[in-house]
Amino acid sequence: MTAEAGTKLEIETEIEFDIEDLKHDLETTRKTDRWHDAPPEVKDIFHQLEWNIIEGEFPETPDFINPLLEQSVAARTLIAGPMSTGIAEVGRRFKMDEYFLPEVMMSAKCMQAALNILKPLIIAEKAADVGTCVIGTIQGDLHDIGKNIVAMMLEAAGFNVVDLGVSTPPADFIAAIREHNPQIVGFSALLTTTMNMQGETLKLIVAEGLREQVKVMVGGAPISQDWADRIGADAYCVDALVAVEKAKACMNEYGNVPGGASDLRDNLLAMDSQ
Ligand code: B1M
Repeated sequence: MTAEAGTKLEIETEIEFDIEDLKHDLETTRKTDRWHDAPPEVKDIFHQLEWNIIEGEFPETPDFINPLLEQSVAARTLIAGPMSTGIAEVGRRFKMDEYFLPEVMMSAKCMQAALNILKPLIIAEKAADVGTCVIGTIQGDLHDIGKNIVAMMLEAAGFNVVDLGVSTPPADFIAAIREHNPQIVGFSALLTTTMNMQGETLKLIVAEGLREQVKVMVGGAPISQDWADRIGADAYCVDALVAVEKAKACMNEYGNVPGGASDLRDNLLAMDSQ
């Protein structure tokens, strides 16, 4: 553990986790073997927060978030740490038919309750204006937790974010590009049945003659670099932190490169291995 600038604790959250290991840890000990560098009292509440999300007890979610903030844990650490592992376990249970939609909805409410508390803290870090980003969940898809996190982090990084919400028709992206003149457009998709709409929306951007004007970044659980290449997006973003780094690079190093250029795609992809 190292002290962050100010008084925030910095806790390692980037350890890759295997979902089967997570299941084993949770079922045998009710605790994950993560966050080795967190102080014991913080680690304890991390585990309680994980379980709060897994069990969907949303009225109590603030009871875990607030004490962690009082212990100087950064809002971003909570999102990337126990909130992510908790909701990942919910997804696994749903996939294995151990959970059904009502349980998933309650866990989503926990995530939302936590984000409602964390959003003002993250936005308060807002840096100087860097550019404009239009973002939305693609048509047919109602998942917005990840997209909201990305939007929040971009805003904190200084972007003017125009959030089109969920199930956004391609025509709404076009209208927003014309109205707000963004440098970056972000598509989120969580379903294998809706990810195709990322491609359809991008095709419409090309057909409307707007492709060079915008850099297109894509993300969401079923999305990959292969998929981004297939539809001709400029960047795939595995998570919100990568989205912020790539969006900043689009404004700075590659500010003069047109959207759709192959060297833009190559340079943004190279950032994944840096
Ligand atoms: Co749904 N759901 N869901 N769901 N849901 C998944 C996605 C699923 C994988 C669960 C499973 O089976 N294991 C599965 C999809 C399977 C598939 O397509 N192959 C699924 C299904 C099937 C469904 C329904 C069809 C269920 C049904 O009705 N029978 C239905 C669809 C409704 C619809 O959209 N039309 C449905 C509904 C729901 C709820 C409404 C109950 C709820 C969503 C609530 C909400 O979003 N407000 C829900 C939830 C919560 C999930 C899981 C459990 C969690 C999603 C989540 O919030 N993750 C999910 C399981 C999973 O993903 N493993 C699941 C946390 C979030 C922080 O991560 O969204 O990946 P994520 O975002 C990350 C990155 O991906 C990236 O950054 C984010 C932050 O780091 N990122 C971007 C995301 N968007 C980006 C955009 C960018 C850049 C990066 O642009 C630049």
